[in-house]
Amino acid sequence: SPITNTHVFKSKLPDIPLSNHLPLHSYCFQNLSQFSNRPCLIVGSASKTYTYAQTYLTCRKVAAGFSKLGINKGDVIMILLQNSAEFVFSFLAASIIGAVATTANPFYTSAEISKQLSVSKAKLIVTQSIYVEKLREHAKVGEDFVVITVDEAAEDCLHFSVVSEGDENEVPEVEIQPDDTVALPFSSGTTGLPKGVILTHKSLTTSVAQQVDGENPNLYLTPEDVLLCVLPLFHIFSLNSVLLCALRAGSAVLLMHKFEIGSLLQFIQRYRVSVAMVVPPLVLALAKNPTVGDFDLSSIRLVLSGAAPLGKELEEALHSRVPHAVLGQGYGMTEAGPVLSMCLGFAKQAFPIKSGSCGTVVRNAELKIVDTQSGISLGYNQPGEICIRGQQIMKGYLNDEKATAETIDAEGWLHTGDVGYIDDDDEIFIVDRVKELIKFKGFQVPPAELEDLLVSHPSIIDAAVVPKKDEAAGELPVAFVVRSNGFELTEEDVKEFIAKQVVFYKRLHKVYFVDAIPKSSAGKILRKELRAKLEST
Ligand code: AYL
Repeated sequence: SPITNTHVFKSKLPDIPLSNHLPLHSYCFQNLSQFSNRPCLIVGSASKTYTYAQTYLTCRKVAAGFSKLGINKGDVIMILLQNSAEFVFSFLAASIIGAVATTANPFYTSAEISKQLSVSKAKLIVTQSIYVEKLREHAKVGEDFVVITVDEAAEDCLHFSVVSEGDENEVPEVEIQPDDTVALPFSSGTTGLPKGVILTHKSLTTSVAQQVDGENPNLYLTPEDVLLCVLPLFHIFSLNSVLLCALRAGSAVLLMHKFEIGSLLQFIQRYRVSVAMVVPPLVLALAKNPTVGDFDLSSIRLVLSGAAPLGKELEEALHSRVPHAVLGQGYGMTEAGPVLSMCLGFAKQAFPIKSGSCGTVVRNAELKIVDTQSGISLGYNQPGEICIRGQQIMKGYLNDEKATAETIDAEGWLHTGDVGYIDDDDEIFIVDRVKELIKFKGFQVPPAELEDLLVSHPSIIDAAVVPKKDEAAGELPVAFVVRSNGFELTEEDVKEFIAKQVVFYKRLHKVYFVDAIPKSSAGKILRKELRAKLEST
């Protein structure tokens, strides 16, 4: 095709040499000797701290322990945990033995976990004893897979001490290639059901380097920093931009297993948190909660919001609470490795930035904006679909060539389904989404998953799920439902039917009964039409 003049956007920072030939754990701990006695993991609730040396040692012990349980290179383990030191040990231990970690929300229902288990073929699960019952519903614990609990021992399960007391001298020698998989988060991407996203050692080391490496890192972190880790590590935002970036830079990670505003504020004050990675609903809490004024937040020098759009007003409201801090955004997508752009106000030599922007494309990467109809690349200030190319992007979806080919084109461009433009200062502004995805507080709600469940109901013949704008959550999933003739079915019935089968944030907030779902001639749901209908009601 006669493609001329592809407009490609780059970072304002120069490209850097990448150490992305290293396995992820070697890369993260490469500079360990410079900060081996500094705090690495702080477990807020237990007032317990692990130094870098202790963290690395425990990771190697757990690696030996996993290996002894028969986990070999290429095998998948599932981490089904809230933020905890054991999460970190398990993730890095998997990397050390060339295994793969698939992470999942422990609040998932039994059915949701079971789907991810069967697609990922996990052989071992690290979890908490209260979640083991959910695993029993669809499988034989101890036979279909090994289960390790990090708290109390449970029937047919092993206790975490079995692996954490492994012999670090017995870590098997494995050869890890940059192109080997290390993480397998699940994401629905631009369409359809959740899929396993293959992130390799190279993807993640590249992504971390794009953020924290170089003479003038885009996200400047030091061993004196304390990073807030309250966002769940099972999601790629926290895993990558908090944990892995902190480890590389030698910063401390303050682990909180759940969000609760009171303890959050206490911990920020007590541990002098300097860097806070947040999502818009957390910004809302920090900006608006009246108790915030009772705490000393002066240690915070940087607030990074990501995973969902952050309103200008909200950003300004937070600014009045932490006037000395730089506030900015990161923009990512699991499939993109995940970071596409990052605020340049976070750089060591910071650039001036504008509120509302999602930052500038990361270094060592190319970004383009394409017209959603013609696919032609656009220049400055013209909105179109954001595409990214670079060594950080996913290798593809697990066992799904079709979805992979629909997302990464023949030239290596990953199509995000997000619509945005680049302004004259190279800052990215996201204005819309052309994909199905709904985002509830930064969590993914894949419409196709809810639609499949809805049409499995005997009294429903067709359904469509779309986002409805909401101040607190960003977006809420709502459904349009076509009832079979003559069936009684109330809104409550439908909501309950879904609520029983999904994690809390995928619940339907409203159900509209309609005669038909609007579709294109090819049978695709006309989601835009439904969204417009919502805005007019
Ligand atoms: P996923 N502003 C608006 N929308 C955003 C933003 C943002 N700053 N960040 C992410 N999104 C939306 O896979 C966007 O639609 O990854 C994108 O395609 O759960 C979708 O969320 C991807 O959702 C960072 C900062 C990682 C962000 C991330 C995002 C991980 C969310 C590392 O440093």
